[in-house]
Amino acid sequence: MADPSGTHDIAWRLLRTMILIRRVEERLARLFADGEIPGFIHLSIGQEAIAAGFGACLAPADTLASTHRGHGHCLAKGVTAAALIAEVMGRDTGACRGRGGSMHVADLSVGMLGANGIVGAGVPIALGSALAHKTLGRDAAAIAFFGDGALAEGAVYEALNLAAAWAVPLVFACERNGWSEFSPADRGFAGDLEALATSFGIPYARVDGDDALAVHAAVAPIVAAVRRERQPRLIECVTHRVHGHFEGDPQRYRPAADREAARAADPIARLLAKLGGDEATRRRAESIEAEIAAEVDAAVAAARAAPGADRVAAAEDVYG
Ligand SMILES: Cc1ncc(C[n+]2csc(CCOP(=O)(O)OP(=O)(O)O)c2C)c(N)n1
Ligand SMILES: [Mg+2]
Repeated sequence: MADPSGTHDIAWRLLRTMILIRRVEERLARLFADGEIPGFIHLSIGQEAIAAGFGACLAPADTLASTHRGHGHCLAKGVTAAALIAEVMGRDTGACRGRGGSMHVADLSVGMLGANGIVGAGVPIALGSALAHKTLGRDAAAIAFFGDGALAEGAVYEALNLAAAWAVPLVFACERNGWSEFSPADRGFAGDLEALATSFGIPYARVDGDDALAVHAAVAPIVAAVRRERQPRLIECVTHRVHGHFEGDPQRYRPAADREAARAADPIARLLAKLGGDEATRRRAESIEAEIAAEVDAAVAAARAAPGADRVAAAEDVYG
């Protein structure tokens, strides 16, 4: 198929990343239910288009700070499924030698600054990284992911202010899934995100966060402008959380229609539909599925065989 704009190639790349995130998280859900994962996990099933769309716009030198719902961001930024799964399972072979777990996965070798268990707390970390990019003259952007629940956190407002005052290359990326734990997120946010951003002189955009091609198309020029101009921008990605707040959350607070809308908005099904239903597309998608299934199986087997986090080494890399 003639594809002078390369959209077809990008679509397949986005699809692959989304399927990788989905299959890794589905496996994590099973491992968690079977008691093979310590602590809590929060899945981003339904929100994969955002991670995939951003990931395809980022270079290794760009940096990204994530949230408690960070598996997709990690994989899209280049953390391997093996390093992520081993970390979530608390193994010595994990990205942080099993000492961080799901909510603290970081891998500086690929610019992944870390997931974060504290709502809004990744934002000032990304701000610091953006300041480092600017100070050291790097041609790079920092990305700060945060949920709509983080709009109730002061750290986000401080970072908006300083990013604008210091003119740093930072993309504020709000994942608006409508929920903050067990409450509608707008119960904790009385403002208007566009008005908030523009009051700091930060250009604002909004995108359908369940449409991977739309996310990619919106984010690519934003990241390029942020790197070039060394100025912050904010993008609001409207999306749906399919699972509960955490695995095991029975979601009794959630209307059935909202759960159904989240399932129906599936970004993977949407992109597959756009790619068309012909035989060649089906075969190519199946071969991606097979490749990813083998990758995830191997990652789980390796994690199971690996030693647990080393208690003796627990204080290594800690300073104070
Ligand atoms: C500072 C802080 N306050 C409260 C919590 C408890 N908490 C964990 S996740 C969450 C809601 C987060 O909602 P949002 O930012 O929209 O992210 P989502 O879970 O929707 O991805 C809250 C209140 C926390 N971890 N940190
Ligand atoms: Mg939310």
